[in-house]
Amino acid sequence: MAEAELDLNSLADDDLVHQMHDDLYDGLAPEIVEGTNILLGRGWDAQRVLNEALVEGMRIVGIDFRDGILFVPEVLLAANAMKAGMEVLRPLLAETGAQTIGKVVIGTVKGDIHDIGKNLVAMMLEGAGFEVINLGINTDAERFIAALEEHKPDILGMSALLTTTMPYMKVVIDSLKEKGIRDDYIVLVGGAPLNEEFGKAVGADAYCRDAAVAAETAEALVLARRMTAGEDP
Ligand code: B1M
Repeated sequence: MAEAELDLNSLADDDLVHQMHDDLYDGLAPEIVEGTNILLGRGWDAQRVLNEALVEGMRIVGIDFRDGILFVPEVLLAANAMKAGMEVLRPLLAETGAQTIGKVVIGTVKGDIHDIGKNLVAMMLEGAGFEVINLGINTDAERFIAALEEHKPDILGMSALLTTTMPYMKVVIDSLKEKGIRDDYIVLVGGAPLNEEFGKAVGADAYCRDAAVAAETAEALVLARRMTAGEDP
């Protein structure tokens, strides 16, 4: 006999969030979209839904991926479910009454195809009033530099989720130095395996622990740079 369908609406908030962790684990995108909408409808703000239901669910997926319980195909489904939830939150996270305060070119570095965190950073930057040019995944130095030349942003943002790809950030920054354009941009780096020390070692202006910190740091550094240049902030 077919299992009776679970009515997500009938669950209390805590149970719904746990169910969403299970649904994310099982890669059930429609259920994640439904759960996200229900929590928003109950007055949860987008940031809380993101952190407690989606990011926490992905953290659990990450543990079982690391331990060899989940494999790439299952994690891809989970990632798609996460992205479906993020799409519901996108307009809320990117909602801003503020005028554009600057421009950011952002991408995941060469060899790396993780993009969930980077896309979240892009959304939060939009929410903070930045115009964001998102180069996607597997971005090499040439593509970063071409985008900098084309869009003339205030900030270059780079993301890496693998210990094997994070050193590529230094390759990009060294390429900027070789071209004599390093100081034309604020360079921000982020991603789970990075830390403050790594950010300094590769020559970035700042390491950003998460998307909220990225948005705050971007805003603070752009304003500081404009003050130094004697422009109106
Ligand atoms: Co991958 N993967 N993965 N994976 N994957 C990790 C990263 C891993 C930690 C899993 C594990 O072992 N526990 C591990 C890396 C180990 C290491 O290097 N130390 C790993 C591995 C090994 C791999 C493969 C090599 C597996 C394989 O093929 N055998 C492979 C590599 C592929 C490649 O890139 N070449 C691989 C593949 C994949 C999938 C394709 C299946 C999928 C990615 C799908 C996608 O992104 N579209 C995937 C996923 C989903 C993960 C985990 C489970 C989740 C990552 C994620 O989305 N987290 C991850 C385990 C984990 O991190 N717990 C894992 C949620 C996201 C919101 O957080 O990305 O950290 P995060 O972003 C945060 C901050 O880091 C920060 O802000 C974000 C939001 O707050 N941030 C920035 C991120 N970028 C920033 C940029 C900034 C600022 C802040 O710029 C200014």
